Amino acid sequence: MTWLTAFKDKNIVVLGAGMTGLSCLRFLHGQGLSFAVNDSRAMPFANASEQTQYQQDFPRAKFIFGQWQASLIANADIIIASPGIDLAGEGIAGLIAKHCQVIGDIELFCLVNNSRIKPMKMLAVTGSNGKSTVVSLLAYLAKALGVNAALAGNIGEPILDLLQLGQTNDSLNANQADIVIVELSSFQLETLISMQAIAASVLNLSDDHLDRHKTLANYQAIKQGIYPQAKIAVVNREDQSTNSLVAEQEVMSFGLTKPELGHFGLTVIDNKPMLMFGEQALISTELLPLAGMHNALNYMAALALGYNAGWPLSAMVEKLAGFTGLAHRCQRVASDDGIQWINDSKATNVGATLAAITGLAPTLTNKNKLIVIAGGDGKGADFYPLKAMFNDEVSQLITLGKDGGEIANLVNNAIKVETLIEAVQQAKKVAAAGDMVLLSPACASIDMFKNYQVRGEQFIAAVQAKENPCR
Ligand code: UMA
Ligand code: ADP
Repeated sequence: MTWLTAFKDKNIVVLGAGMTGLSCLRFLHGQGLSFAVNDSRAMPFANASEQTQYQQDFPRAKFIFGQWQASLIANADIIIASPGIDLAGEGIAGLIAKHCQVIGDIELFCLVNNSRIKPMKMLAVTGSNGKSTVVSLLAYLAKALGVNAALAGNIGEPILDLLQLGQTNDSLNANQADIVIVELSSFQLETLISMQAIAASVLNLSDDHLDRHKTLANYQAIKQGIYPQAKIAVVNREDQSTNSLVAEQEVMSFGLTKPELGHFGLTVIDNKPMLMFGEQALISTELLPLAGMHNALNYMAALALGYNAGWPLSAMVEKLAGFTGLAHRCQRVASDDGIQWINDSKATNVGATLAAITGLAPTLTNKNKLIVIAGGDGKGADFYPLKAMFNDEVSQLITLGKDGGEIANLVNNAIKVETLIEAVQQAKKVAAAGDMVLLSPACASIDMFKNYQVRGEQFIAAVQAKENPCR
């Protein structure tokens, strides 16, 4: 039975009308299927006229907004849930019928892709931090090497949009990518079982999204669920929580130590830290634009995944230096005051902030200060792992946001502020030329900003403001 036969004449309900839900809408509509879209927000679209337009463009879709519709959900045969919806926590679980198949958009993509005569190959990346950096680096390498690859998933590209399907399986578009590089969040992994990736990696694991996953053990188990869906597991050998639990799975590791043959690692040669593949020296990390040991790990993870996709190692290494990184990740902000302002707004969890300080603090001389701005929505994380780092490396901590007070309690002299603009103004009072001010919140931005990009942009604007911008 093809996936389409399995979906025909079924009650299909798409939960959520955000990026994911709308990609499901386009895809299901393209397949001639009828379905309902239920969103608990009263107006998930930008405005009423956009909704009217959608209703006209997608007549096979029934829109139900404003609350979860119990009868609709209870009668569903197939639910396609958006990743941001906590099925266990939103009063939905009790409504779903026993026979109902609950999947995510990535699972639907895999069901379709697996049934193709020539499925697109997949490389999959998850982890608490570094996912977007690694998948973007992989996409950059693919392009530089002339590989026909597509980037999708949590990075912000709904994966179903890669499928430009006709009405039957046989009319699949021949122009589609040969390989899909997919970034997977723990939320997306919760509803994914059918991926058949060439290789997959859990890059690292630290507290994140515990408001939803409750325990670190549960979060880890969800992340490790990527490995049974891949031929080769690419693991961080210094972080046991990234290991594969699949018996006899082929494993390739990366780490900051000297590697065994067939694995990636780091060795100091002629006083230079060198990326290695077994005994083969690849490139000195000093020649690579993304600084810090966490980025050395990211480089190795990307090389390991690319290697398993059959991309030539020497060609990948040659192209590595051309990738200059993504915005809002330890990004330098231009300023004319001699202070080093660093925007790490994407540090939405404790692990990312630890990595930023570990990487940046050693670049300062003893007389220069490190000032850190942190705080926001901690998503249930334990901030204690930051305590030693803040006390040893940070001369002034400035906190804000929902969990700013809790973070401030880690040190004796934190300055608590209400807004990011105020935080920057306080930093300007404390910092002198040569000092570094790092925005690395260890928290999500959602309590004060639309997203981490807006938070980062507001930081840059406040840093570059000439006049007192206080409102
Ligand atoms: N909604 C409800 N009720 C709820 C929760 C949500 O109705 O209780 C509705 C909202 O009203 C909204 C829709 O669901 O209309 C939003 O769905 P969503 O939160 O799943 O977001 P999407 O727009 O579909 O974007 C999702 C990912 N978002 C989340 O996982 C929260 C995007 O990752 C991803 O880029 C996109 O799919 C494409 O795959 C963002 C993210 O923040 C960047 N991810 C988290 C992270 O990286 O830490 C996991
Ligand atoms: P993700 O997509 O997993 O959120 P990003 O590449 O967007 O990862 O980076 C998010 C944050 O994590 C940034 O602050 C970045 O500096 C930091 N980071 C990147 N790679 C790592 C890593 N391997 N370990 C820890 N932190 C990292």
